[in-house]
Amino acid sequence: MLYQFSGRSIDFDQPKVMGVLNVTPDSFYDGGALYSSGRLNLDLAIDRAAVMVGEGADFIDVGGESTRPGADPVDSQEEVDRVLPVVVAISKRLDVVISIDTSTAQVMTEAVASGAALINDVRALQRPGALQAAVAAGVPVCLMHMQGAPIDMQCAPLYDEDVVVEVSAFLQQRIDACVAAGIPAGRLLVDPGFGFGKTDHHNIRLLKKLEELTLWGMPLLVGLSRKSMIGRLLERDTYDRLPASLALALAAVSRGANILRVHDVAATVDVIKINQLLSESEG
Ligand code: PT1
Repeated sequence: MLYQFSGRSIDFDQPKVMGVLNVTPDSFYDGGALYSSGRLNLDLAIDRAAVMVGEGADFIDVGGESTRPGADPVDSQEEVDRVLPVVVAISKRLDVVISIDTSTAQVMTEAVASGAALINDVRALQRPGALQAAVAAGVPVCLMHMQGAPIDMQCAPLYDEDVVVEVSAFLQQRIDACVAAGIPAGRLLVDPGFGFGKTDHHNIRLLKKLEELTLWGMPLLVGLSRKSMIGRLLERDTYDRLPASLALALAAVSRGANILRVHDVAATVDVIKINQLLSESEG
């Protein structure tokens, strides 16, 4: 699978790492880390991105809306004001594919005009204007499954039949909508949305059956890094979730994941290298 991100070719023969850059005051792991006295510190944000690129990140995912369970919605202009300066600065200074983590048409349009080369939408282009904005932007799009909305998605996640079947059917329907609107299949990526309206049981089942989501032949992105499932399964605080995050990363790449969206780039690159050595035919 060879994908084009605004002139940069990425071959998904080996798994890639996407470093998380949260420009929100309220993210679940590092919320506010890049803020000082209530304002985003642009230098801190760029330094953080540069560190992740140095550690081997192929993508930097810039997000201005927290989508962790319980997060409040954010106003679109506020979201634009948070992310745009960061996108501009990264595209000027770093050699990396910038991903814009947004569901808002205005943010997609302005971020891509400023250098973002991937739209990562946890709402799979279902918001008004998002599909049209993505078509016009002409960059690849990651379609993610979510049940409900961040504010209450973990209240009572429920799947009638099998979570894997429902997630696949949803992604199929969004792929069809995108292709019908004019986004070529070769510009789409998919993501089951771990932790988005799913119980621990649902998340584990999706991870066990991850290979079923590779059948479209589209790059499969997963975000498991430091999520609350680990906290519940192992009784670990967010800061003590790295070992389990790496175990989940290895499980995901062994089952066909192509992009790992993570907070800990260097450690995840090591996991991928070890997995690569183990899957080589020689020896
Ligand atoms: C993800 C993802 C994302 N996750 C994509 N984009 C988040 N494509 C933001 C918890 O249970 O998996 N894929 N953008 C972060 N969202 C969450 C969800 C954070 C759940 C934390 C939890 O702790």
